[in-house]
Amino acid sequence: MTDEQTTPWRPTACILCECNCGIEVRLGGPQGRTFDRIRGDKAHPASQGYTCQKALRLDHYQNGPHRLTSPMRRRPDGTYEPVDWDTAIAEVAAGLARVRDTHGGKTIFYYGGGGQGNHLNGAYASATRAALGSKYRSNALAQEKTGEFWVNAKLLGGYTRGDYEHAEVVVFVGKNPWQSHSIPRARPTLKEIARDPNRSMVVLDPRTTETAELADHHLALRPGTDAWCLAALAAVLVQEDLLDRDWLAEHATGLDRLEPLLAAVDIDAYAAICDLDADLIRRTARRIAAASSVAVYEDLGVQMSLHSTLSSYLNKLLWVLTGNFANPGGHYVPTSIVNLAGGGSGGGGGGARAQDGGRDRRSPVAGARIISGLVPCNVIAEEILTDHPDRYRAMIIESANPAHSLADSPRMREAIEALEFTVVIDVAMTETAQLADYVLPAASQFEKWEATFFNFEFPHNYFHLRRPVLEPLPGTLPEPEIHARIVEALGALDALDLAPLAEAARHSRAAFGGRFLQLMGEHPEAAPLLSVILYRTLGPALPDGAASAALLWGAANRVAAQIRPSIERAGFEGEGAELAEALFDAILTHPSGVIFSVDEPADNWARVRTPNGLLNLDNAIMLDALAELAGARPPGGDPEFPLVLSAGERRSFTANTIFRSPEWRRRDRDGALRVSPADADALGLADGDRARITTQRGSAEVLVEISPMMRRGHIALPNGLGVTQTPDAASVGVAPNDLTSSDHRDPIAGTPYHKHVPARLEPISA
Ligand SMILES: Nc1nc2c(c(=O)[nH]1)N[C@H]1C(S)=C(S)[C@@H](COP(=O)(O)OP(=O)(O)OC[C@H]3O[C@@H](n4cnc5c(=O)[nH]c(N)nc54)[C@H](O)[C@@H]3O)O[C@H]1N2
Ligand SMILES: Nc1nc2c(c(=O)[nH]1)N[C@H]1C(S)=C(S)[C@@H](COP(=O)(O)OP(=O)(O)OC[C@H]3O[C@@H](n4cnc5c(=O)[nH]c(N)nc54)[C@H](O)[C@@H]3O)O[C@H]1N2
Ligand code: SF4
Ligand SMILES: [Mo]
Repeated sequence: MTDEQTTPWRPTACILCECNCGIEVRLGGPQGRTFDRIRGDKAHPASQGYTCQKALRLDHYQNGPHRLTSPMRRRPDGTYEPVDWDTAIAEVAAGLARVRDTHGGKTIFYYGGGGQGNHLNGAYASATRAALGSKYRSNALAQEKTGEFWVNAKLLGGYTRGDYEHAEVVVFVGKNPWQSHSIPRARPTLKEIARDPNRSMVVLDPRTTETAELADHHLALRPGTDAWCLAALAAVLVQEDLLDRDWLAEHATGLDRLEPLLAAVDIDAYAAICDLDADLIRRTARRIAAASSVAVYEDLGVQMSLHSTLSSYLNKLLWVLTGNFANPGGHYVPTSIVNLAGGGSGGGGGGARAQDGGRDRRSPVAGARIISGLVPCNVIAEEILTDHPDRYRAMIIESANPAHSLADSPRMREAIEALEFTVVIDVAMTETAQLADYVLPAASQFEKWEATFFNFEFPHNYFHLRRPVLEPLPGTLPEPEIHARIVEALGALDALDLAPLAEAARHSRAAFGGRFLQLMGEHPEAAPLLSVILYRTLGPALPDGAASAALLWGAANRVAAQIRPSIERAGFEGEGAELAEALFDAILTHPSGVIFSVDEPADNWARVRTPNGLLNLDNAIMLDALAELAGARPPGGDPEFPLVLSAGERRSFTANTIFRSPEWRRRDRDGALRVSPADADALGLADGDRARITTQRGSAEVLVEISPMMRRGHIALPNGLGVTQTPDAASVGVAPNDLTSSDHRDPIAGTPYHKHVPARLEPISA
């Protein structure tokens, strides 16, 4: 037999976007560590064999000069030296303990905890944070989704998604799923909708994206005017009496306060602000109202633009006012093994409400609203660069690159450098790692047990625990081990005798369960250390070295209690705790993922957590913002910055900063600035020219691509560019956040306006 026939295909998942499509990898190369071939995994419950072109390039993540193979310690001159793990852990624990003992644990800020497909690290980091008394944290969700979480918390007290696969009308608001995906098998699904004469696709995007090309109604609005456009769409529903009044009477409150505001909207005037034909808005609203089911997807085009939280509220009116919740093809509340939007409360989609506990928590220095437990990314630098006594003094940064991905990178770098102590846990010497006191090298996502918590499907929801496809690179460790060692070095487990628990785990899981409850009863103060306790006791008893999965035993017990009927419908059986054991076993033994819950439409209503169990339209802050819109100044009109830069567009070859090699991009290697033909003409720019872009914050030299996708006045740079493969290599392309400002943000959620950066462009004469 040839190697072709004998080398096994190993199931895992793509880690480049939140879809985490199942893939199979075949290893090769001299050390047997190269990803020779990659294909979609047909056994994966959500992706069913689908991948996009990016997954085939994953060897650039797994193998390359960017990989770290030793903990690194910063020398006084700013260079780094390798140190052994014992030294690194001891010094990291001592450095963090020093900050805690001097200034209090609440000055230790945690950032990150998972990228597009690796969420176990954040779950284990919660033990490290607890051991330190760290109170404040954030991650990328707080520069995109927190405005939507806040709106959802008021509207239904949970998270919600639409059934894009089956809805009669699908509306994409500032979302280009052809490139960015975020829904399983995005491209076949989009083509299917476009092909079906009975279904329609609506796209709100200034740009004629690949998705917009397939749309029945493309609302190519002026950038930053979505709030007016969405208000006008909702106003048509009211003014033409297209509301589902019976349904609303039964299922919603607050319509009496909202309706007069929408009745007063001057649709023609709003259409003019958006530079859209009012008739297109009217026809679109009528199509939405006529549909048997509607699903709306909002993403960065509005979440990172002007009036972003208001736009989140208004786009939800399109499906609420037309009665599209808990109906087939409409909106639903997904189950979750671990609830990301709600910060790990598990099951049932508790969402932002559960996290905030009803209180309006604020950040310690800027007093910014904390949503879903997350401090807005845009205030982090100002919470450090101040002499306020409560300022953050230390940071733990894991699986994220905030020195590159947050607004105003130069200021963010200054802030990290101003901290007394910083530790970064990453696979590479990133822009952020290059500022840290210690860098701890993680095993890659293909070298350890990993999982995504981006599980949002309905009625069948799935969970995929991935097995390692190869041994960790020597010198690296999986994050659960790193956190366990830090927690131990801090002495946080000293008062607990874990030996009997570990012994019970070797005996049986039933014995373990009993012992575990006993320990938690005796030591309730140890509950925040739960993940590491499970890892050290149950972990070693799990098959095939799956110690990192120990935490999922706790999660399985929680969801089995919270959503038992959904889990039973997925085919799991067992009295009491046995149901959780059956679920946990299935997770451990299905290397391509498992369907863990099957829902019924009525489950959605049970998961609505508003006080009266109804959808609540009466969000006072949003209603005020809607009323003020009529008199608000539309964007534009600054002669110094006549263009609008969309800083960070998703393209065929972008994937945040997960790939660091420029070679991975088969096209658009430099990440060109897209310019409309009309603007290029006016500026005297030709395709391939170099030009200088300037914003209020910065300036950069760019390569110009004349693109018919762009609307006049709108220019776009891709996300993820401007990184170096190794610190001494040259960076390729523009780092978008060298051009953005942190004070350019939403007044409610603090989310950045990355898609709406006033800019000007000048040719560079050769
Ligand atoms: N290829 C690829 N896919 C990815 C990623 C990646 O890096 N590369 N990243 C993943 C991540 S982390 C995320 S969050 C998602 C993001 O996914 P998307 O939100 O779909 O991505 P973007 O391209 O950033 O923005 C979407 C659209 O917003 C439009 N837009 C710009 N300004 C406006 C405006 O004022 N109004 C409206 N309505 N639209 C506007 C842009 O033209 C763009 O087409 O993608 C995920 N998928
Ligand atoms: N201007 C502008 N800025 C943006 C955006 C934009 O559109 N415009 N988009 C924003 C969005 S939506 C997002 S989601 C963020 C993304 O920005 P970040 O949240 O900062 O994350 P990534 O760029 O995805 O970087 C992930 C990091 O994880 C590391 N990593 C990979 N695998 C592992 C592992 O197994 N363990 C550990 N410990 N580390 C690992 C990678 O090396 C990388 O450093 O960027 C945001 N920034
Ligand atoms: S990038 Fe996203 S859509 Fe493409 S293969 Fe990977 S997970 Fe799937
Ligand atoms: Mo994102």
